Amino acid sequence: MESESVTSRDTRNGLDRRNFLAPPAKLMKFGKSEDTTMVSVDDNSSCGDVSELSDDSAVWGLRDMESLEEESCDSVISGNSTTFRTQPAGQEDFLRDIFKVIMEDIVQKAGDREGKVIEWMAPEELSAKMDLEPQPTSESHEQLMDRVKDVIKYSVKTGHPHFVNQLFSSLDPYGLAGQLVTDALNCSLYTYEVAPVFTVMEQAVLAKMRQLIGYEGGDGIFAPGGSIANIMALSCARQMAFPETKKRGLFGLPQLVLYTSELAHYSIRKAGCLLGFGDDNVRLVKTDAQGRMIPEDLEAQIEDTKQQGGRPFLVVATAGTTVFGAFDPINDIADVCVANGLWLHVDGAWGGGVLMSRRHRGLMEGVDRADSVTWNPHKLLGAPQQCSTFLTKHEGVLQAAHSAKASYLFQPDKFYDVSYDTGDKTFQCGRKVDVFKFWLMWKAKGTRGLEQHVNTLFDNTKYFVERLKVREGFQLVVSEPQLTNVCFWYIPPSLRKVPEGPEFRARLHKVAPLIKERMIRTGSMMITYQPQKEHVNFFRLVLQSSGTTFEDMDYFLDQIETLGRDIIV
Ligand code: ABU
Repeated sequence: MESESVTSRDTRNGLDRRNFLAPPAKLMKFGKSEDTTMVSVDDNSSCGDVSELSDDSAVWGLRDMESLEEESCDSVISGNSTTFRTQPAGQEDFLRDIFKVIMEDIVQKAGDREGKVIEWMAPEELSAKMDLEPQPTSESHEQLMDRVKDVIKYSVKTGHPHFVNQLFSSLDPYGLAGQLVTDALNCSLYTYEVAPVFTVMEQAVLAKMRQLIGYEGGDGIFAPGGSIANIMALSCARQMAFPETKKRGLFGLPQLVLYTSELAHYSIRKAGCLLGFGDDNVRLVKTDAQGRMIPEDLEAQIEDTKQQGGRPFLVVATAGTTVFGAFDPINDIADVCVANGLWLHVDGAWGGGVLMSRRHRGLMEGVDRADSVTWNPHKLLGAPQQCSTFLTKHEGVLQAAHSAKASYLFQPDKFYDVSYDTGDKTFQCGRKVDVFKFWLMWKAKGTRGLEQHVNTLFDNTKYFVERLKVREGFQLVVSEPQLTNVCFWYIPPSLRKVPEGPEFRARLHKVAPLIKERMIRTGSMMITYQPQKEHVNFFRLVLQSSGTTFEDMDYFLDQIETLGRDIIV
């Protein structure tokens, strides 16, 4: 039985289209060809033999299959113009319409300050509205277009100038273009063989980033997010200190301990757990009022570890903490690392972008002394998500720590230089191409353009802080923000006469969540809030869109006041 091939030869475009069905089509065993005539995959022209389905049918839902068996083919395919084939032939119209919607409903609206940042709907209501359950039959072009439009309508417009909620925002046209192209090409960046251009491009971009850090040579790789890049740091540091771990695991080793600040990104603790060091061995170092690691406490904790028989091996400093935007004093921390023989990793996922600016790169002074750095262009530099890098001055350590030499990908006897098969430097297998969007942005703007972008963000931050300082009811949490995070409270008139103390703080803690709720329901802007250290709930503005202006800064303050001035807690 030729159940895996199309028995009626389809030779349009001069192609013999037999044996090309993708697994879902094989499982369904029927569908529609591009010209909407039925193409059977069996010898006869029936719906196909459902009993021949492979075990994978469970994936597609046996109930769906059983109900299909009871239906005629015509009822399954009637009234639609979609196709099961994973080829664009006949579906270009769909793609054209999608690109039009992307342009009209996302790109052009990204600059529309009158539009909503979010069209809020509660989860149950949204689930019902979206009609989410996949069905056995296909839907028409028009139905699918309506679905895409709904997805866009109810998604948060992170490209809107008034979305200042996370450490990513804005919509860079070159970045988006790059992302679209790489998604259309659908490469996997593990071998030169399947991703030749992106392999050499990745090497060139990483080399340039290392140069900005101040490294000579070294290595690096794009990672699917800063957390993964930070895991690589722990893994490389362990590899360097205890190379036998890769084969033997942690058995027989001393108690390995690492250090990071109490305000570091939570991925460091996660990485510590994941790699088997344990949460107790990720020691959190105290920070000062600005949120910077205190090197004296680091030294004290290292000493304490040694006295308890533990073995320090790594310090993770942060360049731009998530909430306060603080830069740890890298040079002082590097001195401690040198004195104790420890790997120094700088998590610059958020703040790394300052390296593009001659005016602000001093915030990361000493970063060239670090053994490794995480730097996410999708944060301060405004590249689309995800665009994260791990960079190290040590050549070969990534390969040594992570390679497993799969014979089906990394054949040593290929005809080209296999050092370009970079995929074995990471613990991933398939790897999305994240370099192209950033490369295209960098080419389009030049380093000087990216520098202007960063400087604009800092100028906007300065303006916002100055306006906030003179505005009644607003108060800074960190008196002099270092990065483009501004942390502040809004104190409504009803609280302004309450004396500072536990009651005031308990009531103030309730203000930001109430304002945030009103903000989301109106869709006027998005800014996040959180408590941190001894401080009760406060707002955190983060700027990484150079499309925002001083007027937007005033708008943020006006909005918060408008939404919060009548609050009584
Ligand atoms: N990777 C940190 C993201 C958290 C935030 O956007 O606030």
